[in-house]
Amino acid sequence: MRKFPGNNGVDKIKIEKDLLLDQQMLAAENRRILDRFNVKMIDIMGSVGTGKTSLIQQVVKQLKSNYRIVVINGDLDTTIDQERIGSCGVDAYQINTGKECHLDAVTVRGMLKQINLEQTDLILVENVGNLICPVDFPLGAHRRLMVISVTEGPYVARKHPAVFMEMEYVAINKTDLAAVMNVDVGELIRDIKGIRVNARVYPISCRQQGGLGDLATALLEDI
Ligand SMILES: Nc1nc2c(ncn2[C@@H]2O[C@H](COP(=O)(O)OP(=O)(O)O)[C@@H](O)[C@H]2O)c(=O)[nH]1
Ligand SMILES: [Mg+2]
Repeated sequence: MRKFPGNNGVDKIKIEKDLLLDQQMLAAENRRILDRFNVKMIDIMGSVGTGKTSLIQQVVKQLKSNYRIVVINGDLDTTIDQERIGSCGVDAYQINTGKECHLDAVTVRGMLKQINLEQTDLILVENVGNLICPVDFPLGAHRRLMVISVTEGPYVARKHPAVFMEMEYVAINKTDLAAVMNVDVGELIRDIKGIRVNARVYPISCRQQGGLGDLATALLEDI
């Protein structure tokens, strides 16, 4: 739990605790709905431009012959990502949050009502591009994946330990650019595992289609 500066820090901690509890209860309700229809959901998070949409496109290509996939695209504005996913031949639903920096369980519940869950095996959710905020807002997903990329530089994990503590699955994208960015992917992996020892970290390149099979398999294992 984060602490806030100021005299009423204790009250603020309590309010934040209550809000997080509310979110967890709402997320649990989403999970019950998904489980009733035997639908699996994966929440894909990460900063703007790390490659979330590109990763979903690649995963859809790999899995769509075996799974009936639906994608929910969260973004502040535009339907660009929905169109990109739609071009892969699966249904995509856009949520535009305006100024909100994350999706939440209630908004996703609204989408679940529109999706034909009886005809769906897997929902991939692209959360709003933001490294920090979405982590505190569970959606009821069976897996949460953080996508980072080497173009964010070598310190992203070390500078955000609270975020990576929460993440069981992390993809390091754009490994094709590691040399030019002067980023040591091995060191990034060590940083992430130094924060969370059981983190499952997958170096990938959506551009070169590298590492995506292992990641897709891991995400669907035992759910
Ligand atoms: N070089 C390289 N570029 C990538 C890779 N993955 C995505 N990109 C590019 O990064 C930019 C942002 O990707 P996008 O999927 O829109 O990121 P998002 O904002 O996280 O959804 C696009 O120009 C992609 O073509 C990769 O593995 N290597
Ligand atoms: Mg995107």
